[in-house]
Amino acid sequence: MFYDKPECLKPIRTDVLTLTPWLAPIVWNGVFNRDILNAQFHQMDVRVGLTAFAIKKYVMFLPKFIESAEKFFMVGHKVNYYIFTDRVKEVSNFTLAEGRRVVTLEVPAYERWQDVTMRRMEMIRDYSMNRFTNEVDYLVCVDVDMVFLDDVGVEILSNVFGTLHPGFFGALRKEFTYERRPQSTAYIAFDAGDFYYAGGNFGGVIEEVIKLTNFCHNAMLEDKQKNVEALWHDESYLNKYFLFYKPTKILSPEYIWNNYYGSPAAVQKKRFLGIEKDYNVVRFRRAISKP
Ligand code: UD2
Repeated sequence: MFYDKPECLKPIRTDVLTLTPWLAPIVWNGVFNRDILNAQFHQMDVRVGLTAFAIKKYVMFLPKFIESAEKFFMVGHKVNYYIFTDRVKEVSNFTLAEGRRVVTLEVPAYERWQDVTMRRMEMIRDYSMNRFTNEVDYLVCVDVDMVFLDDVGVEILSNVFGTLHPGFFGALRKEFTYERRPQSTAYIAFDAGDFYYAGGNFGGVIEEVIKLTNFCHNAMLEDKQKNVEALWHDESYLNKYFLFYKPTKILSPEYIWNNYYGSPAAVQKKRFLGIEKDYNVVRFRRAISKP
């Protein structure tokens, strides 16, 4: 394979941070060569699982989600789409490329949307231990009300990865919407924290995903006993986890963009985009909008 030699004295991106203080790469457009990475991951014949929950009305997001993933997600690699749903009959048949399949997993629907989103941690943990560990090497856990608009490939894979939330990558520590009440297990002090990670895109090798989801689920249960619910639910517990167990790779907000945040120059690609949704329609009740 022929490609340009990397130049030590010519960084490709100088407008954004590309390495954390604990030496984890931050994946921005331009900093990687997909061909080199693909060759490496093909050598290991990598198998990737993509988990998405389509509970109650969120099943409506599935067709666009999967059709766009077929165009842009891990193209040329083996992929299992793990679709967790309470509406198995409403999961349509999809035309998939070779080596890719949809696995529909029937799960209960919690009444409150907060429980639906939080309980994902428990279900991902349990299925990882009992099933995914035998079927895939990496797991990518995402929201379903999203569409792939550009390539999302093996550049995202690492031991354990998180994604910078599109609303906070330029924000001060004190502006992060971490859980600030000390009585919650998700509590983070104002003088702590590295980044604000989004709840809608994280993953890693199965063993690491089990550790992460187990931590978040147990933290949530502990809070529940005290009648506390973290401000941003699973996202708050995820941020607490990453404070202590730092991700080995971080995805830039290209990997979880939302047009609500406009089009800043640093974000050259909107690879994975949130679909604008009417919360009254999908959840039946109005949610507080995020700052
Ligand atoms: C943010 C996070 C989300 C989670 C949530 C916690 C992003 C892009 N999203 O999303 O990951 O941390 O905050 O408050 O970072 N779902 C269903 N049925 C339901 C409700 C939810 O299937 O009735 C699933 C679905 O996969 C959805 C996900 O849960 O994508 C998250 O729920 P949301 O998208 O309504 O939450 P949102 O937009 O506040």
